[in-house]
Amino acid sequence: PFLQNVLSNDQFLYGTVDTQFIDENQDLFNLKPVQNRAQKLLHYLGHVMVNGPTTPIPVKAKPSSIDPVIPAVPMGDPPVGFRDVLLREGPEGFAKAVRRHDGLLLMDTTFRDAHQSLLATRVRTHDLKNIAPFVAHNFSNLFSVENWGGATFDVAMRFLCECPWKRLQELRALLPNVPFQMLLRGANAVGYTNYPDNAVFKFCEVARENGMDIFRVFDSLNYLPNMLLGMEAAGSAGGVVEAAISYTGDVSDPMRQKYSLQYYLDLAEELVKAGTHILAIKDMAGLLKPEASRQLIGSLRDRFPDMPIHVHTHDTAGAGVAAMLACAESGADIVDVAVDSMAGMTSQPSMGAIVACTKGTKLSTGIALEKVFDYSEYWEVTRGLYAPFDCTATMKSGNADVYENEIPGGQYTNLHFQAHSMGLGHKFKEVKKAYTEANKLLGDLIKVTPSSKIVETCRSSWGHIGIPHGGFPEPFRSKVLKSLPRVEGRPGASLPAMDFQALEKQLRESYGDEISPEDVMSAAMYPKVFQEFKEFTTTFGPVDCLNTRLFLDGPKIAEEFEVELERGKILHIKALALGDLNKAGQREVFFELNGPTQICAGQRH
Ligand code: 3PY
Ligand code: ZN
Repeated sequence: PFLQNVLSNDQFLYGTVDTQFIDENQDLFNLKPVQNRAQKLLHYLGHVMVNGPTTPIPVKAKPSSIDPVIPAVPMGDPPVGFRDVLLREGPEGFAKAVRRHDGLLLMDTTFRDAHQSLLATRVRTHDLKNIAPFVAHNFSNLFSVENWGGATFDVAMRFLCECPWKRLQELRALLPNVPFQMLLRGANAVGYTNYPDNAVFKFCEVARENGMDIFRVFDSLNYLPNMLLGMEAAGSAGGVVEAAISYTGDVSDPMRQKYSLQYYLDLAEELVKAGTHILAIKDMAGLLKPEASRQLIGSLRDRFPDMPIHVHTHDTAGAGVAAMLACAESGADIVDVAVDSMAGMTSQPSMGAIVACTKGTKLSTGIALEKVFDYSEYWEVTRGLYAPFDCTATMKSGNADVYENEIPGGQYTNLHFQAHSMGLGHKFKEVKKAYTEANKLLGDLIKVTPSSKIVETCRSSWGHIGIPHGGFPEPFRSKVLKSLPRVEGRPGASLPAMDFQALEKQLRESYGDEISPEDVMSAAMYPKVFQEFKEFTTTFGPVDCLNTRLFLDGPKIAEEFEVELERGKILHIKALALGDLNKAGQREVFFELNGPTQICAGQRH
């Protein structure tokens, strides 16, 4: 914009000028947000070069300077996979095919839970897109790729400044043959509290239209009315319904009676009765030991011989592979894994380990181990780009004390980060003890987003998310609430319906006619985050087109790079120089864009 101002200045065009001209024409520095995408991106890069990353960085590490090599894929369509079965036979036929399948099926969590657990959910669409065709061509026999939902929706807009819907659309185009799976927080959809019912329904509808296939529906308190609502929303959108029972306690320990084997069997009965296509056990903290696996999965298999069973765990204690093998041997059809370099600790157990350990047995996955190695290599290098968010900066191992504190994977990592950043790294054991005590005080809750946050912060607003198993602990509840009103029954039932037409109208007034149904949904879920995201992209353009190092750190001086705005539309950019602080308190950053033209973006210091 500075150069544009100069080039349209009459004195510059028609007079003889020296550098004093700049001092006398301060309006040249009147840098209005630029219109076109290329200039907005230069503005962003200049901003990052002068002021540092726009996203908060929890760890001092820089992104690695090694670029990931994208493994080659053959020309042509990828092999057919389970998505073809789903498209052909619908959710019921799909579930039957899964149940009939010989061998163990895997869901790959690398695109969602693995990085939510290890890298603070920061993996960008750019890096997912790069490897998606490789997955399509070499992992066509996966049950699903989990690539959406949970914390990814919020984090995509809030910290990565990218649209979560665009991620889904782009991945769908690159990975057409493997079903996509998302984590839906029941009546909380992809948020942290109950939404009005029509918002949950609409959300599932739009997700389905954008290519989502399987909806893992859970409720953070296993509160059945909330689960049923989420299941109905996913089912009426035409999705595969995977009702997930959140697992806590230890069914193999006779001393832990609150969440007994019978408790899980009774809940499963309700979910099967309600018509779930698949039944999942969601072990969000990694508490399911091999013996408990045998008891729980063995009993579920006996009770529901036709129902596909899917098990999710985290490897926090280090027993994840053993537990998943025990689940598979006891009758589970599908278990969750992450590729080796994104597995272990608070993430899922290793894909390579499960593939190798079942090879040649009746549980064989049919996945080629060499392809797992290639896939893992891509992620090992890519993970280096996210060093500023990597939990291994502070966390060196998992810990079997999770069997006592029961902290879910992602939250364990976050708490560890927080303790370290507050200088309390050496007191993490006490932090975990306090969490354990808060859980007891609250009546021994199921702990998963958002109830896990309630235990962490010991807030008392949990009437708004449902009713815990066994009811609210008394006299604790009465002492906290005193005369405040109690929320009875399903919280969403008493929330007024969301007016989507009014919301769309309001968004169009603010942002123009480009507003899509997907934008309306983003604004419905996260109004403030969406507004900030729109403001950011209006100023800085489509930053999702930048590679991750450029996005986080900007280019080095003299670095030349390409940015693909869309297929075939490529910008060639060179970072030329970073100027001194000028009178207006700004630094100029000089770039070359598509050839010799020099564009400079003035930046506030
Ligand atoms: C989420 O809700 O994001 C989770 O991953 C819960 O385990
Ligand atoms: Zn998980």
